[in-house]
Amino acid sequence: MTYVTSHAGDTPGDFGRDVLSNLYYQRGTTLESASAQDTYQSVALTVRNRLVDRYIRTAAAHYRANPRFIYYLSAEYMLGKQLDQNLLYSGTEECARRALEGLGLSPSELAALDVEPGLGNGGLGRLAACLLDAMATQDIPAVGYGIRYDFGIFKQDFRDGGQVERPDNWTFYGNPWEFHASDDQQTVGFYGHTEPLDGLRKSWVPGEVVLGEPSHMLVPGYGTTTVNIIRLWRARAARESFDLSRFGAGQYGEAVEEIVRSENISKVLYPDDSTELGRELRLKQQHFLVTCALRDIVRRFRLRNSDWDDFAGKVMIQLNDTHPVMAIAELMRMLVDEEGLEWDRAWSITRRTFAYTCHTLLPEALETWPVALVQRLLPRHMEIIFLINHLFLQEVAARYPGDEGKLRELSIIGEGDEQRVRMAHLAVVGSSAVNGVAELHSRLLAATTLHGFAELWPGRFHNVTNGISPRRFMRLANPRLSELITERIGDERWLTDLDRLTELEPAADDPAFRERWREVKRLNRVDLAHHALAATGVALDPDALCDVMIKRFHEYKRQLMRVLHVVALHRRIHRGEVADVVPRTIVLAGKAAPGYYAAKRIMRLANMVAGLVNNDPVVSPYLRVVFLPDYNVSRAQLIIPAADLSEQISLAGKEASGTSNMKLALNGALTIGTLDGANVEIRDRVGAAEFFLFGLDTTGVAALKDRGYVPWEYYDRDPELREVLDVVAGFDKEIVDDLLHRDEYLTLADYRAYVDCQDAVSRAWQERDLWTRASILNTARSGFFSADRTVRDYCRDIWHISPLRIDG
Ligand code: 26Q
Repeated sequence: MTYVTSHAGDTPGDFGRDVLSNLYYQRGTTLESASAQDTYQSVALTVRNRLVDRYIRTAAAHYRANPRFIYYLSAEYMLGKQLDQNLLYSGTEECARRALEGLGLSPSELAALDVEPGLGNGGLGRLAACLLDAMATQDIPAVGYGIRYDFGIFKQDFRDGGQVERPDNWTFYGNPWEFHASDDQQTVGFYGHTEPLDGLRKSWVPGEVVLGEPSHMLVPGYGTTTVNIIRLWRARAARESFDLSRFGAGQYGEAVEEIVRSENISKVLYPDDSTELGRELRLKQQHFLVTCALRDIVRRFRLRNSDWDDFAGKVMIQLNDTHPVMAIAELMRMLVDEEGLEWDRAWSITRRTFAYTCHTLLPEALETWPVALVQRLLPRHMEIIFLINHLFLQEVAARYPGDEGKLRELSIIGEGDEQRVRMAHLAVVGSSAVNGVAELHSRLLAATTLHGFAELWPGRFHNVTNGISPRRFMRLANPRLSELITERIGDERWLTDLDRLTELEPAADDPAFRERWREVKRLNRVDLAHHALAATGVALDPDALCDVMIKRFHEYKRQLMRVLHVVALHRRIHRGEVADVVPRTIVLAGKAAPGYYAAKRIMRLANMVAGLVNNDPVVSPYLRVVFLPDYNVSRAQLIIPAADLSEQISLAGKEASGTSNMKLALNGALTIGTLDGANVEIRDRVGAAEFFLFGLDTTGVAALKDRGYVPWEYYDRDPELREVLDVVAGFDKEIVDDLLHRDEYLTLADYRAYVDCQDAVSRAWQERDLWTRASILNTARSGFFSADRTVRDYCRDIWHISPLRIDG
């Protein structure tokens, strides 16, 4: 069988013909009568088709080579828009542009109809997308597994300054980027009971069964033939689950109850990015993902292999945080109960198969589930976890004879008011490698949160500093700067070899280049100003310093401190102290978990302060505050290129890594930040002189807490802070009360250092050439933060895998 497959050498005529053909045969219409949606879907299919050939060749080459695969398990993926990405990666940008022009279609109108799949909350989900991008780009055989939520992360509006959530029905008009495989389903059990077989083997008789139906989206590499996939699972009821007896009895609603209950499992993404009460449906989602993924992985393994002793050599499963960690118990169940392997052999295979990435230090964010819930929902898994724990604690007891405290500290089962399964402990015990996501984070993990484990198995602990996709966050987001860089370096290879940005360093001292750099940043600010005006009605000055804080709202990230500084500037301008004030645009964006009241309060305060500033004719010439609603990947792509200053002001020791810090530095923003997460490494690399450092470090935080932190004292000692808090109290007294009496994240302790540092920023901004020089150097020295480097680190230290080039 031959297919018309290769689109190499495609002309705009070919592209245009395919668009018309898709309009005709896929949408049943013609250019003359097509709706905007018809045209968008047809163009998307045309672009998608240009990646299929590479995908088929990748799959065939993988089959032939039977390589070791990386299976990335994540409950979240923030892929961003697909149209811009796939046009770029398929090398058809130019061809498509001319074809669309010929058909009288507007690329920007089409792009506006492309919907981003928001299947994640924030950093962790976006990291998963960046790593998949980099794995494909590095020719690593990999599959990402996730959940195809019907509703992604909620959309955010503001009403009276407060956040209101709207559902994200992202597939309302259909998703042209995915391939459905409804004939490749898996069954997933819940509830029920277990029955003994021989030895340790048992049989699990589930009380409820649902189907997992896969679809996949293409994950192309940039500048290579590899196209990997991300496989997303959607829950379906069994085909015959319609209850005809009830239907016959006129109980129409009840007749479809089982269908509804089953399909609810993949209905909606949980919008919390830290703690969540042990919700049963959330645990069901996790088990659903894990079971579908593992069955699929085993199916793929069996295509070319038959010996379980080869499994760990061919299969590496990377667990993105604890959300998919039930996979450890599920694989044991499959191997012991279904395949009849001896426990020890199954355990050796399992341990070698898994690796675990931890994304937090906050103890309250470490996932635990009540034993009673797990017992009810997954009875066999609970038994297996108890057995894993029993054997593990024997090992601990042998190592620390008589040390009851050690057993209690390390046990997978936490004993409090109720017994709980500690998922991070299960993850560490059941994995061959554990990593944190920035140097400081990995060090603190081993020293505090997972200290006992690091002492027991030091060789298991690693650091892999996060990274970002330069394709999405430079080339797609910032085409102007990309072009300037390419022109200077001489070719585009920096996009896959980001260390080559160091070749820009000499340009930092070239006045003509600096002028062009400034012009690009300015045009990007003009674009942002257009968007801000349309979205919020706030007019921005494109020449003002663009000061950006974009991230989820969390108390530890200290958006509140950002707001306090804005109020301080407002007061100063009012008092006429404008000598050192430079015009600034404060850009804020981010969502809060719907039930996180403290974060929502801060958000409301930010909006009220924005109103105060923007409507004050004395202040607004110097200062504007714009809170852009509904922050997502597309919005990030718009804001980041315009940024001059990157706010990374979390309390030291709280932010595992951060990734907006990397995106902003890469785009030439200077950082004002604490020594937290990856900020430390950014500062090490771009240079202390090009980084505005302030605040307590982790040692200082610990010392202050030991001494006994009294926030009141800062209020008493600092007249400006007093004035600022008095203004804030006028908006929201509770916020101020909390700051003065508790201030868990030491906002007042760092306040003075922060504001003084901001004054240094203002002075530096006035030295235009020095600022631009520092901006260029930030970009030139950010190559380390490419996700390509992150993937190479994983390959070397954790995955032990090398690239597999697909013949071009
Ligand atoms: C867990 C259980 C129940 C409900 C929700 C959750 C849940 C969901 C999402 C817990 C955590 C998350 C997301 C966490 C996250 O995004 N962490 C961030 O990961 C980034 C990538 O490593 C880091 O850069 C950030 O520092 C870290 O905060």
